[in-house]
Amino acid sequence: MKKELSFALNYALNKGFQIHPDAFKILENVDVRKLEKIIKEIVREKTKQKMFQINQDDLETYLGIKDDPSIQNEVKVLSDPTDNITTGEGVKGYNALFSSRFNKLKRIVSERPESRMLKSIASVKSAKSEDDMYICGLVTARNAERNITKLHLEDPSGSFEGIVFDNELQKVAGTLLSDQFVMARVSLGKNSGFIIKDIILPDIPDQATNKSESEAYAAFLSDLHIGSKYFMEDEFAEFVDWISSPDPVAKKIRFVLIGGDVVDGVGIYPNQNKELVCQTIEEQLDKVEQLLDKIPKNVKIIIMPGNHDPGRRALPQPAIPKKYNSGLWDRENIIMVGNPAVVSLNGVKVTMFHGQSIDDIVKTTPGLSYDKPTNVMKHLLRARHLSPIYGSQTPIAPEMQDLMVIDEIPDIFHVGHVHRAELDMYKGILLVNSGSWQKQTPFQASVGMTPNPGIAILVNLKTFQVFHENYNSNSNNVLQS
Ligand code: D5M
Ligand code: FE
Ligand code: ZN
Repeated sequence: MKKELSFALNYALNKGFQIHPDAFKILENVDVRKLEKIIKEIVREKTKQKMFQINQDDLETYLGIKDDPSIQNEVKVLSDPTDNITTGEGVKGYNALFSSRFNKLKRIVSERPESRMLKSIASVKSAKSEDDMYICGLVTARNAERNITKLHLEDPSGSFEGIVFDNELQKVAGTLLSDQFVMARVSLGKNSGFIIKDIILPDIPDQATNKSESEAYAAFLSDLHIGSKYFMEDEFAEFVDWISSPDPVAKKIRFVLIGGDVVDGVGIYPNQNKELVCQTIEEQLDKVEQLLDKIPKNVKIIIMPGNHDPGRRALPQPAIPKKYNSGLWDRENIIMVGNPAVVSLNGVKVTMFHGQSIDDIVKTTPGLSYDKPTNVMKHLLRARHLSPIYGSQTPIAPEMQDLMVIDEIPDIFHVGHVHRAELDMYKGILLVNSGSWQKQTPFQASVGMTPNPGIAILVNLKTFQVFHENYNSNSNNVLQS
């Protein structure tokens, strides 16, 4: 026993006090430098009351870590693709998806003043006017040629080709993603080609942030990869234990959000079985259940799938199917949602998306990289779409409705996938990339990806103050912000 602890115990015993074993457990976890002061004050207080036992309640009251029933844990699922998936067939489905994307985003930009001047591509092409005109459409191609950039846009009335001459605007054009929605100010040039004079993205308007009335905390996690031999089981178990510890922040946690890649899956990449400790989905999910069961039941756990989890691979993904693990579905405090999902936590809106599209975006966009995922997240918010590029590495289902459009403006945008924990802000939205709980894999080492695993990000939903708990013993492994 530490000498400070035995001093505290002897002090209380000598004054005729008994210490309950639960109270002793709390004392064991208190900062030793504070022990003497704590015990003396409690002894003084209880002597006045003529009560000579020190119990858990006394310590929790003194330390301000009493479970506070006024801290709410209300979850509302505002949007979830699980029951809204209606996939079209072939070309028809593809057309429906793109027409839904165009219409939803046109409605979003209709709030902007310029949109009153919007014309269809067909009418602009037949107008032959040299005045400025506004069009909108999906980007079908962009090509940088010598010192100009050509852009192709498409709306339901037809397709448009225009040239960007201005250097600054060419930089903007260079960051546009294929199939992304944009608005453009255009005019007819001298030699009857169109000039693009401005590019306007749907973006996020200034808005007030929703806050929780009580000081509930949410923990943001993703990419646990349970079942992989690189899953940091000890560190994760330590974090889970911490949630039920007397730590004042831990005591206020009411939500745990898991943003996909909960398990490592089976058959996700070649020879994966050699890197698994659990060879079946069922075994992997059993382990998830066991670990999450240690979280106190007043904490609501929201589980969203990623590209390693069972169910369909194409976006949007339904929730992890119940047939693989009914235990998770049956728990009162667990909420299974699809990817992407929007949830409200005591009124704070969180958009959760695993982040598969980041792979395609970093490949085609100058200035964006895997080590700064929140910059890619800003790009998605400006485009008001979670996965614009169609037909690249990220599989997208030809849904009748484009469920990847960012309709709702969140207060917090939670993404994972790239295994780099990072925080940022964009137009009042807190951006959280929740990193991972999987050590660097041989594949990641071979492509030079350095994850910063083992970090839990915690947000006070009343003040938006951010904390983190780092369980990684490597001192270079830090949260990025
Ligand atoms: O993805 C973890 C990270 O590794 C994510 O940033 C993508 C990257 N990754 C994974 N597989 C590939 C391939 N095949 N090519 C390029 N980059 C890849 P996770 O979803 O956890 O496997
Ligand atoms: Fe992952
Ligand atoms: Zn992933």
